[in-house]
Amino acid sequence: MAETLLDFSQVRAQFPILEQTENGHPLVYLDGGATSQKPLQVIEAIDTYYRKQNANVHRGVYGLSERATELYEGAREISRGFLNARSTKEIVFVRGTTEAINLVAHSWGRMNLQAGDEVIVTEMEHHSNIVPWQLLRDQLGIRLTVLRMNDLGEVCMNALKGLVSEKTKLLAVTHMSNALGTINPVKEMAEIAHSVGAKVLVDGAQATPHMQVDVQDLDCDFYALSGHKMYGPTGIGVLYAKEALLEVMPPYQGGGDMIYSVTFEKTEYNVLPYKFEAGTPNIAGAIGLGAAMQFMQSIGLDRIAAYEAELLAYATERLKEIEGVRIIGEAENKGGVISFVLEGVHPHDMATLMDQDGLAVRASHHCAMPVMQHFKVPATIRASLGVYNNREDIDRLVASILDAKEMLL
Ligand code: C6P
Repeated sequence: MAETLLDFSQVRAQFPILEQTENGHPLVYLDGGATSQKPLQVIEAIDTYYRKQNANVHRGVYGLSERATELYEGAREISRGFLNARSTKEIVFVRGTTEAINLVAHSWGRMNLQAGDEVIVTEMEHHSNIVPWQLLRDQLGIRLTVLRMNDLGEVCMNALKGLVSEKTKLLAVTHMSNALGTINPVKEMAEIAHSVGAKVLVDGAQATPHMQVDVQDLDCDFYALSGHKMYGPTGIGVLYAKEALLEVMPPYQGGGDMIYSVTFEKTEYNVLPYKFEAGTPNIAGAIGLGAAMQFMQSIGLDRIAAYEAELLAYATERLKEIEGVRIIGEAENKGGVISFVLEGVHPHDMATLMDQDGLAVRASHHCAMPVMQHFKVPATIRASLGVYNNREDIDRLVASILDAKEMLL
């Protein structure tokens, strides 16, 4: 049983929200891909911060502010360790993955890209890793090239080798697809991109909740994550970037904390990573994110991955037993996301009925419209798994699909 890989009842007990009912049924939350539920460790860290530790950071000389600064910088050190970055100078706190990618596009992109240069993205990117590059395309005249995927939802390394050239300046790729679950071989992809001198940005929004990430091993230049998808709060995320790149990149926003000195003639910028953190940061968010990372580490990242792999295999097997279900995204290497459609039923109708059974699943294009276009579907239903899900949840999912099928077909 998958549950034996971790102490499931102990883990599940950490999520108070899951004790409630929805429409008269115990809540089954299968939408961690949109945002995960939060364990007590995270809720309490934020609660304690506001009750006992709240003050602005890097500003006060009084004890409370110094302690708040220590906690905030402590969260940066936890993030560094979590990603195995070389230095905390490489950890920039941002609002989330979307802001991280926009920061790179605005700062690194405007400094390094010019008309005719190429950015490669894959066909399975989230809009957050497409639109910032389209904005640059329209403003700078760069080219946006798409690495296509096959019908399993996998990209091909030979196709990438054929695509890259001396014009390629950046490969922007998702580590794990939110719409398909595909885990991309980003280490191999980075090698290919680096062979022509291109930089590599990895969108880690979906990967970090599910697996161990080592940015030095991946050798990516930029890595983006969102706290709220990995058991942390909303409004906080991390942009990891190699120190040498951040050192020469211009600030993304101007204001407090990112300066060293200001006169009307000239501003000198602060050292890394503060150069990229203008204004009062999300202090409670960073502390909550640190607590979330420690929560995951206390279970063990490899154990989480193994547990979810078993659960995904079980879910896939059970869904395949239902006539009319088509799974969208059958890559060999997948994380805890399962997208599907039921022949003859619109995903939104289905998800609405499933809500009546107490199930929270997402029915949408998942902000990855090109994926929907590839598979010629308007939307999919997506069940995304977390450490608080088990086989019982999958059984409830299957029962609800069967109910909906009977009602709608
Ligand atoms: N995907 C989903 O339900 P933000 O909103 O900045 O925290 O994350 C954006 C983002 C970027 N990349 C990937 C791969 C993502 O999955 C997401 C967020 C959510 O799938 C909301 S659309």
